[in-house]
Amino acid sequence: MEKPFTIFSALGSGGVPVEAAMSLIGLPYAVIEAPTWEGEAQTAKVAAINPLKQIPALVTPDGETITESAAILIWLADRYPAARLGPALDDPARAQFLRWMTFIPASIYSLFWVRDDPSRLGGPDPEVQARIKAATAERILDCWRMMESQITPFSEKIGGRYLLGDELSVLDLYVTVVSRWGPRRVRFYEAAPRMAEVVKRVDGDPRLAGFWAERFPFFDGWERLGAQG
Ligand SMILES: N[C@@H](CCC(=O)N[C@@H](CS)C(=O)NCC(=O)O)C(=O)O
Repeated sequence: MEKPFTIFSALGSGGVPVEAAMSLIGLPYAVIEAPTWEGEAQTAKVAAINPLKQIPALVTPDGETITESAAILIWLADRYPAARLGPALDDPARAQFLRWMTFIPASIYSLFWVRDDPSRLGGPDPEVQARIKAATAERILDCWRMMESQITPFSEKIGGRYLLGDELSVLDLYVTVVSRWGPRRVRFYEAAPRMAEVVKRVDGDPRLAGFWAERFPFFDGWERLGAQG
């Protein structure tokens, strides 16, 4: 039997697009649930694997550790080309694939380090914390607006079903999950109406229906929850 991967992840986290990619590829994997934002008992689970105490962290069957969600997703797409989850090295879409796969963690995901706990930079003052929450929400929306206006293969090809054309890639999985976080989907839909069509398509992908239900469940009002923050 194929040896399994181990993924340190958590419900609704940045590990979810990685899990989605592995399930589409058909890889065997075990999840170690470590919602790092819940405190020391959880961060302790991942500390030995990732001293930054963040998820996702992937351990391959050979025992190699890979951290950084984008690196893991790009590696999976490259390593398992038969699953067609990313453009190959010589594909004309490759440069834009790398551009946006890097933009998401550099410009958006990294803001959650302070957004999830504004006291990390803002100290204990609730007013300062509220300002950080509001300012990071605006910055995230600006980044989505910029991406919506610049993602060329997609904007040239309005009929394209996915962000890089007609095939679902790990970029689609990544944007679908990150756009579910604060400031939440309703505001993402306003900021990026064409990307909104893509993420709704990925939300509704029948191949992922069971997966979403288990790892990032939809519930009444989920698109709006906390949208002001
Ligand atoms: N650059 C990392 C960021 C990972 C990250 O921020 N993960 C969150 C969960 S979604 C986390 O573990 N946060 C806990 C912390 O930063 O202390 C990546 O892209 O994988």
